[in-house]
Amino acid sequence: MIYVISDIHGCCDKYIKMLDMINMSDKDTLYVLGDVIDRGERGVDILREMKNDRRVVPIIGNHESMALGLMRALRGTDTKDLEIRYPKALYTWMLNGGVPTLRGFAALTDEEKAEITEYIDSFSIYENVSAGGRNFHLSHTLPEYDPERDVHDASYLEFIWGEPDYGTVYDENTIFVTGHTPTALIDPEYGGRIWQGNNHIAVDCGAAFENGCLGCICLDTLEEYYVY
Ligand SMILES: [Mn+2]
Repeated sequence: MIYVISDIHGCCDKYIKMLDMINMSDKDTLYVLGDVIDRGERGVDILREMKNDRRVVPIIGNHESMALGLMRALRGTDTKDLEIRYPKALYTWMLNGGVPTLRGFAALTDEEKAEITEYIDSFSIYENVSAGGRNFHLSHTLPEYDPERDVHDASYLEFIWGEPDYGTVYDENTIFVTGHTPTALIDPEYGGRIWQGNNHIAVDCGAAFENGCLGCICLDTLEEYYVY
């Protein structure tokens, strides 16, 4: 079975409960569509859990993308030094819920910091999978990104921060599974539930927000799971 979750945003307890609920075997795979960190308190703990679980395939979100350079810069130095050297990037990260992630990361040993940054660096940009007779494209936000392009160019930033057009069928034969946009923003009636339509599945149920939860979908059965 193939399962998908997204935008855990530091909610480690919900992540652990979800793993319990879906009860994966060693042959199952869990795709995590980015934004593991920030907003909630324990993003770094979730990264460590994921890293030690061979069933998990991580895909990068804008929050990991935003944090990665600063995490690398923080090896062998302290947060005060980051403030001096990268004030703009640090401000942007902090403004987007990075405070608990920075605190958790700064508390790690240099060896642990290296392990976490290397792990994030290994995240996929997107994945294509088949399950239950259907084809799926999995990414944090937009489809059809060219991985050969420079990750610092504008098209990459647009890809990682953008939002798909949920009103448009991109491909008759492929379902585009994405996170990033809480489903309440796609349709207020879907707040806290997975949204499906027009060959899209949106799985960000707003885990870190009030009235939100962590949603998970099994791509073989399209069964949905929720942790509140
Ligand atoms: Mn996002």
